[in-house]
Amino acid sequence: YILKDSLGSIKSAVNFIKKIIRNYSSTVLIVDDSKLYRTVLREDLEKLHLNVLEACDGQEALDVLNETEEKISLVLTDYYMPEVDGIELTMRLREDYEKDTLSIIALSASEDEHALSEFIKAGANDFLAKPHTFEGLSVRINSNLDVLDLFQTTKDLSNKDYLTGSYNRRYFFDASEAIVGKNARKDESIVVATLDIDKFKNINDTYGHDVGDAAIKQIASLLKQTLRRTDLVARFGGEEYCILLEDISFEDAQKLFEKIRATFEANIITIKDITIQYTVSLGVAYGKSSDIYEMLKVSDNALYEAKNTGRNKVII
Ligand code: GH3
Ligand code: MG
Ligand code: MG
Ligand code: MG
Repeated sequence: YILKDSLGSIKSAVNFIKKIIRNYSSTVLIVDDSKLYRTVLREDLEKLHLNVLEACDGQEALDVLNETEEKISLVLTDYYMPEVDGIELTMRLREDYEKDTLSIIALSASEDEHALSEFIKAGANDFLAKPHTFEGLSVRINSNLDVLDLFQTTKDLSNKDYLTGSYNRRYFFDASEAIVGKNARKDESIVVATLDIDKFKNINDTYGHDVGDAAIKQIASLLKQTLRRTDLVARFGGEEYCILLEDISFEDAQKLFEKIRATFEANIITIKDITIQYTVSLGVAYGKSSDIYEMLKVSDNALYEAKNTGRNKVII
């Protein structure tokens, strides 16, 4: 109620809290040669619950971006700095980071119209006059983070599947291109697997589509348990998933997919008091190839064989 009074409505209170949570996991890099100004900015940004990193000029900023494990969402950069200045930093950053993944806000004296235009031409998203006010900084930071969130939402809408939140077929082909190309150049093998629930129609027919949907949603979370975070997993349609792996020996791939098959077999799911159990079949293609479609065809044929020879098995 206190929030409701001060913010007008429940909806804006919820948005307010969402922003605080978002900011807690967002990192801003301050780039300024003045230690004093960096300290002032840091204090203000920390009031907005952001994580803050600092660099004293453009070169150090580039080093920080290269070296840190943290994902930096926003760079707040000064204009005049020794070595690499703000404009050059902006241009160099844009060689590696698009506007939809890294937001750059330029800081410059308000009367310096030319510098501000140069910043925008170099690829800055926004600018803020120096010396800033807390309010001016706060609205710009939040609106730029909002734009990054919007980009992410749009990307998710086109790359992810609505029912499960898993990557979709489109994303699989987009992302596989780089992986397949890299391994073909290194003359390394890749693995493509197709997984499909056995007799899934029975689940739908016996318990209804809700229960079927719940079973499909479980696929991704069960796969997560055995796969690495970097492995590519996508829902191809219905109750069929495709997996692309690199950096794995034939024997380890065999063991891994057998483990996945066994995980599904042992898994019991309860949805609205209904307990179901199901098995999956997997078709796996292992080899050196620069053609993802060819690999998918091989894994599809292997899946077909698994289905025709009893199901609940891996054919590799
Ligand atoms: P098999 O062992 O040969 O794979 O038998 P199956 O019954 O699983 O056969 P198939 O893979 O052809 O069946 C897919 C079924 O999945 C048919 C379709 O009605 C159902 N299905 C496809 N998409 C969805 C979905 O989003 N939700 C639910 N609940 N069912 C779906
Ligand atoms: Mg300066
Ligand atoms: Mg099936
Ligand atoms: Mg199917």
